[in-house]
Amino acid sequence: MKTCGHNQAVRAVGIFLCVVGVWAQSCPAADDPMQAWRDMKFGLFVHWGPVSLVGTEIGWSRGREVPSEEYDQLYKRFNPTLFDAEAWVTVAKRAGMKYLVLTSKHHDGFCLWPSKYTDYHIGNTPFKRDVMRELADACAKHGIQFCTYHSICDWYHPDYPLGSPGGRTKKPNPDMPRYYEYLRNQTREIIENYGPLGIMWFDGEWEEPWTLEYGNELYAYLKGLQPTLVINNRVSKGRQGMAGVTAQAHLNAGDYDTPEQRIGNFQNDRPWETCMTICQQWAWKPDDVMKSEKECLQTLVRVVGGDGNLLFNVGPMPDGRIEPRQVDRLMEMGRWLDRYGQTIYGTRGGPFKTTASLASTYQGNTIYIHILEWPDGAITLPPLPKRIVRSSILTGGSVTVRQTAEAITIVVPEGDRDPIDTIVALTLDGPADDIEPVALPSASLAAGKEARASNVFQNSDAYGPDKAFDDDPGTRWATNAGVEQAWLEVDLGRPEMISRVVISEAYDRVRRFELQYADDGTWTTFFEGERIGEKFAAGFEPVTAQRIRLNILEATDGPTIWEFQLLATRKTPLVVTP
Ligand code: H79
Repeated sequence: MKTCGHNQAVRAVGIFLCVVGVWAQSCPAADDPMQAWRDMKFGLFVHWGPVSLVGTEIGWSRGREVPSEEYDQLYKRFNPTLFDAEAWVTVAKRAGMKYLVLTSKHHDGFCLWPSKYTDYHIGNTPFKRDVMRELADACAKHGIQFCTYHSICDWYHPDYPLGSPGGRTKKPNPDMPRYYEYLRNQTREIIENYGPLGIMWFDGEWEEPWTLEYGNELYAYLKGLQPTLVINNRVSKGRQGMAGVTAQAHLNAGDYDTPEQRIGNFQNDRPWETCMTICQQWAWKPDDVMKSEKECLQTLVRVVGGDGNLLFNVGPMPDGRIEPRQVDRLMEMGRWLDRYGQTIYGTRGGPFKTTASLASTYQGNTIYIHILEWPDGAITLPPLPKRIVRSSILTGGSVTVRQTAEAITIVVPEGDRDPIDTIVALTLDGPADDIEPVALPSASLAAGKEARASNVFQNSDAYGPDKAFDDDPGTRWATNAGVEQAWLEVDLGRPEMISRVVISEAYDRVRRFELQYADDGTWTTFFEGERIGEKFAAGFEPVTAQRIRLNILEATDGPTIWEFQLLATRKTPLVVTP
């Protein structure tokens, strides 16, 4: 038996166990594997292979930091004698994770199972043991869903047309149709030998040899083999960069979106999962910089508040162990989830859209407000169309909640505020799932104000300048392809004092910009910068002006801005205070 909700026999056992209460918390909606997976919220990603011997990045360092000839011989020394599948799975379980995704094969082509379609696998290392068998069995034993990560691009395999470094070289005798056959054979072999799986997590789909036709074909093929299989969007084309959201999802196969190394935007109409590393690198790197407990937990909360899952990655060491300090960090997360798991598992994100300082989740009639960063006074939220009949603070202490037609105010005495997450439960007089998700008004003085721009992408209203001032991180101002200079202007309605800006760019294209204010029709520059990127924030000597302009002087392609915020304080109060 592997997990709840796979084939008929397994499902029957699953229901039985649910009834007797063995899987009280984690028993998923047995008939819908997608819903079951969404309810799990938290999984362990494992990037591992012979490359851990040298501590460089898996796949990417081949032919870069490590010459390919040398990289391809590492497996002959791979002997992780301290590998203990039960230990890994126990770590995942105690961390509160419900599924585990293992790199069956990364871009470097090495296979962690003894595949009969190649010799480049774990069976031919001095270790010899079938790591995937042991992990799949340990997962089954401990009620963790076993899943695989499988790279479509294979810079090692002679048939795949591109090679290292990073797919930038061409192989002498490529045969993509034959490589596709290899991919199909291997993924079938995995399902037959280690299935049923939870997810097959594909990657490396962006290279040109992989087409929409291949992607959609492989998706259909695997679903034919295991109808309950969940497959990420990278099986096909259409993923938009590291934001991971699929464009034209009706054309591109895939069950969910995959933001990478970032917290996805609030999105409750299509499932998604952020994948993120506990340190900097996917594969093990000695003395890698590790995220703090606060960062780890707030990431989980912000992801779940946005209606996503979190797939959190460790790279085990060459001796087979997960680094003890990483295990400790995961145990901290598990202890937190032991106490507050009801605000995470089985919930949905919303109805308040996530900001840097606040997230919300709900289940049934109860909304959980997760306060991650406190403003100076109370928290003020937009009104809700239902009545709050009860409120409590789960993290200890006292809370006062006031509801009017205009707002909800939450007051927690300073001493009762949790440095990581203050959780307030609001019980409504009816279910929360029919409440339309609502964005929190930011403290930006430019929010909702009149905007103009030098250029708008295809003159489309959907990409107008107002989109940079609408407090919605999911809409943006865009310019035409090829544009290298552009300006974006806002009229605050009256002179306001500002001392801080926060700008988020959809693509990393801006190379030089200035901030200006208008004074009698002439523009005066008060700030100069270079890149903007995903999040740019800067404080400066206060400026009082009515019209403010972001003047982009140099960009590699048409600039596009999610949000341009103008603030009066040096903090970033994304929650309004009365
Ligand atoms: O396995 C881990 C990484 O090794 C792998 N994905 C995670 C889960 C990874 N593959 N690629 N990258 C990380 C970064 C690649 C970025 C780029 Fe692109 C590839 C830039 C241009 C091509 C992705 C696809 C972003 C735009 C298109």
